[in-house]
Amino acid sequence: MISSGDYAPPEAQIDWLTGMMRGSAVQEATKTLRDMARLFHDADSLRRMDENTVVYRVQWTEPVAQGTTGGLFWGSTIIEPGRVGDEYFMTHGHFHSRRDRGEYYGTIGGKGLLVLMDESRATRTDAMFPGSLHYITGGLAHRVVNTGDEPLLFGACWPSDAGHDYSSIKAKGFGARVLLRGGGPAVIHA
Ligand code: PAN
Ligand code: ZN
Repeated sequence: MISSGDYAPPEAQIDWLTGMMRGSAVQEATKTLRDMARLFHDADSLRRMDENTVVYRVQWTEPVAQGTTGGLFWGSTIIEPGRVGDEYFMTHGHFHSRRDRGEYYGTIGGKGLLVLMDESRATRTDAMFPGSLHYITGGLAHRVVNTGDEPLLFGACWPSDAGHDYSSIKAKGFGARVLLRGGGPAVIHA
């Protein structure tokens, strides 16, 4: 029920210029190269890098419990520019545990590629740039790759009962990698 009490600041706020969130309800996770060990294809280049290098950071708010039907979560992700060998920094990527749950991604700053893969491993990419809005259909695994020289910032909204399934991506990856080729990014299918 909504009561007409005194003004209370929201428990989560977002700076739309930077994507950064703050407030008592905001949770945060940082992913370093150590956390992403087997996701990049060039193990030799990875070994030569500092494993504490930050690849990306996620801030999010869960206003209802995970698993709640009909609720929504919001998150902001910031992927640093960089590469492991010829492979651009990226998120882990995942399917939603409930395969029929979709998601919105919206780019705030930077540029990159949204990699989408279906259960048959058919993989395609969408260009991400400031203002690009991406409806991710349920059943598609999704990963973001920063192909630029600046941090790539995007907001995401997903159902509170979607859940995250990282296992098949950890085991088999996506059907394509985004690699530096001839001075720019190229999508190389497996
Ligand atoms: C996003 C992602 C976020 C980090 O909030 O969780 O960008 O990517 P990984 O979870 O793949 O590491 C989302 O897709 N939520 O469902
Ligand atoms: Zn997701």
